Amino acid sequence: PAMASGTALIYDDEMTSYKLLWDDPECDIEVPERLLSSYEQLKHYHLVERCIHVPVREGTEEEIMLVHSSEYLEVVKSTQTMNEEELRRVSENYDAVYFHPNTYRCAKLAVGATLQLVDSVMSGKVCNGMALVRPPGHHSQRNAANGFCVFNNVAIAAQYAKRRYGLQRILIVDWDVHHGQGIQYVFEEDPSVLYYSWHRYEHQQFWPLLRESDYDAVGQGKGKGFNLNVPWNKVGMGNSDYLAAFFHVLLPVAFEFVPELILVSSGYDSGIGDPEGQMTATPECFAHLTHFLMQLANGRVCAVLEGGYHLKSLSESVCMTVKTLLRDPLPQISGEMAPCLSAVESIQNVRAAHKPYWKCLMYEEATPLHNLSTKSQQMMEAELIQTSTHPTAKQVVGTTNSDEAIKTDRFLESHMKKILFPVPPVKTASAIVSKVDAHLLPISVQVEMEMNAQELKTLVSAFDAELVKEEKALLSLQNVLAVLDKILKKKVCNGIAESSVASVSTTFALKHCFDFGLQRVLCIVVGDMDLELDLDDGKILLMNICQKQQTEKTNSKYHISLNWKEDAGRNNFFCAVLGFILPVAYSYQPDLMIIVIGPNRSLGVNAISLLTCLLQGLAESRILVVIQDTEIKLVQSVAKALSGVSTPDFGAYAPAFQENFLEIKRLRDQLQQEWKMLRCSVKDWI
Ligand code: Q9C
Ligand code: ZN
Repeated sequence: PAMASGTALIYDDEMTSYKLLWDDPECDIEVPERLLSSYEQLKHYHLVERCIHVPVREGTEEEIMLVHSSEYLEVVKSTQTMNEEELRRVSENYDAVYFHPNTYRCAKLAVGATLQLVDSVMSGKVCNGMALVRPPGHHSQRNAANGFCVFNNVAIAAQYAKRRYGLQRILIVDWDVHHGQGIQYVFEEDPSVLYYSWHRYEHQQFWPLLRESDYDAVGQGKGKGFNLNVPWNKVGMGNSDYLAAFFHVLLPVAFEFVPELILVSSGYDSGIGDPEGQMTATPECFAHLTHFLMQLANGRVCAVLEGGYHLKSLSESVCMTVKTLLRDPLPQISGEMAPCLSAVESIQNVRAAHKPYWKCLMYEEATPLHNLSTKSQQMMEAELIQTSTHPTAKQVVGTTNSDEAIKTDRFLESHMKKILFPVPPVKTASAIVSKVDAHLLPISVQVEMEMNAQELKTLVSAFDAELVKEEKALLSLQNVLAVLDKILKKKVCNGIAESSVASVSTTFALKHCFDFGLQRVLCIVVGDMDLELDLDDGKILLMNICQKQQTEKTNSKYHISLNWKEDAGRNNFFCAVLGFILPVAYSYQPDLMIIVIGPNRSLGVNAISLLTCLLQGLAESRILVVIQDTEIKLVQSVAKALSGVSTPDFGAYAPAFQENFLEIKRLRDQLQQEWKMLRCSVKDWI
């Protein structure tokens, strides 16, 4: 379905009006500059003016009491008029909390800002948005402030959305580096709120030091299966670890859950340079995480600031989030795409713990690693150090000192210059000549061939002398090349072209890409089609999703064929896209993608559109879709996916055919050495 457009940004200076008044090394990182520098950076990138400004308001007492007790509310209220001595004493009643006379006012604004965001999205005024708030919320509990948090903004928002809009399924994604135990406690028994959190855990040695932050806390009573904890047992987790957790844990479950609204506990202390988190994820990682969430809940994503204490890292990551909410093309994610052993171990454990509750995990082997002995861990770690370039604990320890913080500043300064590329003025180009009128497509440009007929003939005859004689084939080629050319020259971001000779057109297009200087092109062919390609040099990765068994072919690194049974109307394609295609694609890191839709396709219109949506995180969103037999529905749906005006809608979740599932599992086992993002279990590790 079509969705609302526009991104709300909620921010008010007043939330910078409280600060720590005394010496407390535990709390001195939570400063007003966190908001100021984030907002400044948003202005710097001209993102503020592209958002819809929504004013803040105070949350009411009734709203606060959706989560907190009246006794606790009274305690917080009473701090307004206290002197420093009294404030210190109240603060001491809680773990890692400080109060200031303005704290109460700001905490009410933080709640109100979050609810304003939910209202803006739920009323259809905007599609998504972000609220920059202080104090943060996810640690606070019914009767307690905790970890800089006073009122639980996101938990209150979820209760509010259920009440006011009658929502039945809300997903909370907590990517802050700390466990939002406050949110877990509120919704532990509630199946209508799915809570996902990853957090620095280190086998319970990291704050808040709770047993219930581990992967086996799956929820209670009716809420069993609706609490997903991914504990990180090492510092240094980065882009590939976070993406692996999304591919193999959050996304399959979330697509099965079918949320109506997504709230993000959007903490950036999980980013590089943060003194608390000691992780290594770079700002563009948050663009990718945001992008994936935007494919759910019809795009209704509300991001609400939680932690984040390295000012530069925080503000760049906030910008990446907002830029993505605004639907700009995504920057390529940096670094080697291979999750580390410890991350994969955590992922395997959560998957095993949740096997009983989610159909997408039903074929999972029930082998949680439980308590890997310290000794075997050290052995595995020694192997890891030998075989992986992933930063090890040793390399990132010590980032708390200011030298390291400044190093991160400098790193980010140059890093962001590399990844912030100019956005093409037009998103989607199309060359559709028959059956579908251009006006039936969403906002796009109909391309005109800039090359004259003679030029084209010369080009084509150099490639295939026979082809020049066929008028229809020539027209097809012209379509495909015209769109591709616009993409390569960055005049548009992506495009769709009709071609009666898709196979020839694709071969020709690939050649054109390499003449242009591209290094890696991911080519996904849906349906039966033979492409004569040289696949040895790694410049093309060909994935063929076809119905017919290709017995004579065995899969190799750069040629993967996925036998996929007809799944008319069923949505078991999720496990293939999330568990296989995306991990391989992210491992490959293409600079362009070509999706070719041929005859006898075993994927429905929705599946193809979903694939198109999800792949936009790669290659700076550069995608060319070539469609052989033009079907109006398919063309429209893919064009919508490319231009981002809607996300495909699937009905209730059905489990994968066992056969299809086993095919994915087989391929994963076979190819995980080559394409490391496929890893979701530690067996066969080395
Ligand atoms: N020695 C948020 O990020 N640190 N809160 C306690 C104990 C408290 C983090 C250290 C960190 C609180 C919203
Ligand atoms: Zn945090």
